[in-house]
Amino acid sequence: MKAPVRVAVTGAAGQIGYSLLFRIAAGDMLGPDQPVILQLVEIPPAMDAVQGVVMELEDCAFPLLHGLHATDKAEEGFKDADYILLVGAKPRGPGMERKDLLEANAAIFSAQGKAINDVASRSVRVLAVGNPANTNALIAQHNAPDIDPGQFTAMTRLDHNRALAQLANRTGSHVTDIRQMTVWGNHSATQYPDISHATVKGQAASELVDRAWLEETFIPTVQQRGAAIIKARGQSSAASAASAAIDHMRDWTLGTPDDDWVSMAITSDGSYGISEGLIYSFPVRCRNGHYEIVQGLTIDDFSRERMRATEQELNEERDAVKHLLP
Ligand code: NAX
Repeated sequence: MKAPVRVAVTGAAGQIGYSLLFRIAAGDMLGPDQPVILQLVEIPPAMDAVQGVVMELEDCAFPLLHGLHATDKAEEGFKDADYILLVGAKPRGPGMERKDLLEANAAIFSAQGKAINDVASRSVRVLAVGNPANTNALIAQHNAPDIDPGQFTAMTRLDHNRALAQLANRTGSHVTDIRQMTVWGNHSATQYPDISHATVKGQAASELVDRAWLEETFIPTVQQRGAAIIKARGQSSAASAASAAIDHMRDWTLGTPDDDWVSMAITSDGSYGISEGLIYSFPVRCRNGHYEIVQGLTIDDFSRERMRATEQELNEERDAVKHLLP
């Protein structure tokens, strides 16, 4: 059995937290031989609720759970953390403009970035789930100058998994038959789920579906899936978001299969002409705990236009919080 690692989760008393923490403690994220110490971070009004989650985690008697602590102080919760899942965020309130939302979250994620810089493990892996996820990751990253910027990522894995499910349904196949799906850009309605390079049982996906379905059904369905779930459930997606967070961290840490890749929002290095420094979703392969952008993919005009549109939105988000970036 390995030595325990520390996993910090913010928003631990929220919906996603309630699905996520139990799976981390069960070993779904880091494997059945990796004990974990969970460090839960909440805000003061949610500390009673988080104690309930702590009691339930204890009551599961998970063999891999080697420690458990809840706090309303990020500096305490992130101490020596090897993995940090930034789930807690301020939701959009009535009458709130997009800019207000960006600013409210910028305040949270800049403070958390500073805390990560001050107390987390130097090799910490950070995943921003709380929205606007890409820009929140960017803000945390800019506030943590002593941590490698590449250690800050945002979650588009839920979008990736949604795209797999839609394509599998349409082609009468199983998600495990599909390889090389890509989601480009922002975790928002401008994201571009791209099947250009995907295969289903080894056959090009683009040959199995018609263009009209792709443009009029597939892309909008994946882009709008979050809204469809809110409409149906009365609450935003939580278990699927938690599952995607588990997938993101697991693949980053333990690797992707040789014949496949996953989508992760990471710092752009200028690949595919995307503005350097943006946290943008790319196809990546992971090995030995590191990710690499898949290079050399052919991008047609249709894809290029959509990749640019979502890049444009991320540039606008970055501009809106520029005054808050150190
Ligand atoms: P909830 O409102 O159920 O829970 C959020 C929790 O975060 C609350 O318990 C709150 O007290 C806590 N919190 C707020 N500010 C905090 C802070 N500064 N420090 C620590 N905790 C804090 O939301 P939930 O449904 O769990 O969603 C969490 C976030 O994930 C939201 O921002 C949501 O928009 C985002 N999502 C992101 C997705 C993605 O794919 N990237 C998909 C699912 C989800 O919509």
